[in-house]
Amino acid sequence: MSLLLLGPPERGAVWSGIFRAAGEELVLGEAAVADPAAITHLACWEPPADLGIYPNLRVVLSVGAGVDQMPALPAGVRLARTLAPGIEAMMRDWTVMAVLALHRDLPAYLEKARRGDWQPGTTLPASARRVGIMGMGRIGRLSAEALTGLGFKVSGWSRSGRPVASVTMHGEGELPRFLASTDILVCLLPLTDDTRGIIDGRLLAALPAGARFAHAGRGGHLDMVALRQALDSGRLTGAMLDVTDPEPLPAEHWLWRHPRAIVTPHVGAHTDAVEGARHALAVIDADRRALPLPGLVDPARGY
Ligand code: NDP
Ligand code: OXD
Repeated sequence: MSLLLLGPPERGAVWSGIFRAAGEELVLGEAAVADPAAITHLACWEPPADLGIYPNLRVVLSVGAGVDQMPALPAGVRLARTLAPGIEAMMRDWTVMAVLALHRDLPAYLEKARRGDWQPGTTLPASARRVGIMGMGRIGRLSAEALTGLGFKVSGWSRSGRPVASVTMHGEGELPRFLASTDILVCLLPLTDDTRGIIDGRLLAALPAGARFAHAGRGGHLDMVALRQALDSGRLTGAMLDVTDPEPLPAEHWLWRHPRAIVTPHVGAHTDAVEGARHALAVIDADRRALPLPGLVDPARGY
């Protein structure tokens, strides 16, 4: 088996050492492919347009946690995503940062600070705020645990509504009830056919007046016009976004300068090269032994 890695040379250098030590074959970049028929695994963010030139390709591995950037793959080629403790921990940290910033009115204080306005508002304890997380997967669960530890009341919404310790869980059909009891909404969903555009005007209107919104899923989840209306009207008193549509967000975009919004440029997490290489080796090993692939994506669900 031979894995073709597409990506920056720094990642390639780290993967080379780890693959060499494991006795596995690694090809760095398409220009280095001597025999396309030897390539069985491809690791990349986005694959090349024509995967047909690799007749024995078995698995495409996203080097990130998300797979929405991946096109439909040729029949028989499976899709997996990178599972890495570092990605999950970094995303938990971004989520905690955003929830605390929104809880403690940071957008409003940053706006006042720009004007030199020393005008204190009311400070509430974490226990007074209900955080609702859409997407209770690996990242959602870790974030919920940290937020519960800080004293927030945490509820979650997922397709299955599978129970999570210390969290009030809601299944797919319970979205209205979940939203009505959420003061700070957090989106950690994958982008799929079912979740595209899910955060629209109707959803935002179902939150209690004055709610806050933290978004680290994907820009495609969110109707930006609806967000602007909700922020302008004060229905949302604050928003913090790591993902936008489009990305990069153009310098002249209204969101950068909205007094109730904070934007970070899709930096919630990045994949550590060592962890990424180890995950790729685990995928190859499982494939060789006909075991379930770690991070395998269900093509019907899209995540
Ligand atoms: P998981 O696959 O582990 O979890 C996905 C969660 O979303 C599950 O709880 C799943 O429900 C739920 N879900 C999926 N579809 C629906 C739906 N239609 N209705 C309700 N719930 C749904 O994903 P991760 O936690 O690892 O990652 C989540 C996303 O975070 C990634 O896909 C990516 O978009 C984003 N991300 C962003 C990064 C950034 O830098 N901003 C970095 C890394 C990830 P169930 O439990 O029932 O299956
Ligand atoms: C990812 C991301 O999916 O960086 O890993 O967004």
